Amino acid sequence: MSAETIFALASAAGRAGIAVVRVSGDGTRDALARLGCPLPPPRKAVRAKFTDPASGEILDDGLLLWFPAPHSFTGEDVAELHIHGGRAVTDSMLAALGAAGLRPAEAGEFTRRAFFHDKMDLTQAEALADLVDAETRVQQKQALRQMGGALKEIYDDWRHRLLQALAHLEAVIDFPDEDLPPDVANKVWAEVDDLQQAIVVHLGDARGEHIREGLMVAIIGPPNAGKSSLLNALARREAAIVSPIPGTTRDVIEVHLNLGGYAVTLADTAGLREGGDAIESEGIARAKRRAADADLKIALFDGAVYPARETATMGMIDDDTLVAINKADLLSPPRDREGGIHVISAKTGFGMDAFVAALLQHIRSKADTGAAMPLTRIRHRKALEECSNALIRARAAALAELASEDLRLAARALGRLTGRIDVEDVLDVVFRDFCIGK
Ligand SMILES: Nc1nc2c(ncn2[C@@H]2O[C@H](COP(=O)(O)OP(=O)(O)OP(=O)(O)O)[C@@H](O)[C@H]2O)c(=O)[nH]1
Ligand SMILES: [Mg+2]
Repeated sequence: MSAETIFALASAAGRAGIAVVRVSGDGTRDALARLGCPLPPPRKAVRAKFTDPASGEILDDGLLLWFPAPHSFTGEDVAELHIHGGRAVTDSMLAALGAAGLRPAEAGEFTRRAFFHDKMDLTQAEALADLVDAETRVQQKQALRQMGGALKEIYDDWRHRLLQALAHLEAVIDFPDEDLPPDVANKVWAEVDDLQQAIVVHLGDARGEHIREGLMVAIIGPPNAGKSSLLNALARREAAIVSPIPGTTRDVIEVHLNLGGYAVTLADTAGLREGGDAIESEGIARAKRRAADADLKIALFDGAVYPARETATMGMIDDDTLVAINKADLLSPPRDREGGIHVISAKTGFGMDAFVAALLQHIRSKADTGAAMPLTRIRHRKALEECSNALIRARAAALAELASEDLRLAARALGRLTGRIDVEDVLDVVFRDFCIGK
């Protein structure tokens, strides 16, 4: 499909010890010859002097790797040129490849070719992007598992089972008088119910998205409780303005943290109270919206004021809220816990270790996937919802013909998820499983 041979700098742009240029396509062999490089043995790094085809000048002395099709990342002929990562070296090398008739790759084009050559499915291609974007250890781990096919296996298995059920249903429709086992239809529906149940459970699990996108944690509380001070303490920098004036914070202030390997977006919000000027009211409205959207909340109170008859914050405390009393240093005698409530000081650091440990435990309960491989993107969610809805419709259909159409749509949704959209293998399954009329 890809007549054009493409090339790109695979390593980051800018000055570096080594840069890697990747070439893929039928013209790779020719391009290497033009650069004066004999073809190395497959998959072995060899020393190479890259020469400019136009001037015959040596551009660099580096390493060359040759991956003949189909055993390469893209499934095409691929070469990797490991050169020195200087501006002039990389620029001249890319220019030489362009002059040799190769085309600069578009974003994601190598991976797209890998997908087209069946080197990976769509979930694996997505995982590759996630791995490159991973900022925390847990994100890295999840991306690697998905890249290894953990999601693909689940979806391929579901699709396979669904096609099987569909094939059996179609057998019942097409060959009603034949010698089919008596309970084929019942088995089909038992399988559909089973699948539907598995998909619902899978859809109910947001941990994979939490890991990939990071958890949103909102700090809420009355004015002056020390919310901005807590944000700064957790971020270890003065991200938000702190002042003794109640109503200092108006906008939502976000910092991105790596808490125990989990990506977290921590949001400081305006203190919740009645009244205030128009700007503060808008800030409070934003605080409430953010709290509603958050995966976890930290409700923070001033030790001297708590438990006053405060309702704005108290009313927002739920199972996903960690409650803490701040300014422990002003309390006498000092306490570190009141019931399940943490007593901390954002200023002195008192009680902060235990508080952060509790926060991390909460985060884990939202994001730790254990052995499960949850979906990781909205695209997966959409396709699975579509699949699930089609299964529900199939179950409710009055006619087997209509049900089979819905099963077909459900299979198609799963096929789209992995990038495999043909459903014509149904017939093969029919004739393999039943000896119809013969
Ligand atoms: N003694 C003491 N003072 C603190 C502590 N934490 C914060 N403060 C002080 O409390 C005041 C309010 O702190 P902020 O962090 O601005 O409080 P806030 O909750 O963000 O306030 P608003 O943005 O107005 O809602 C400041 O003067 C802080 O220095 C603490 O642990 N101990
Ligand atoms: Mg503040």
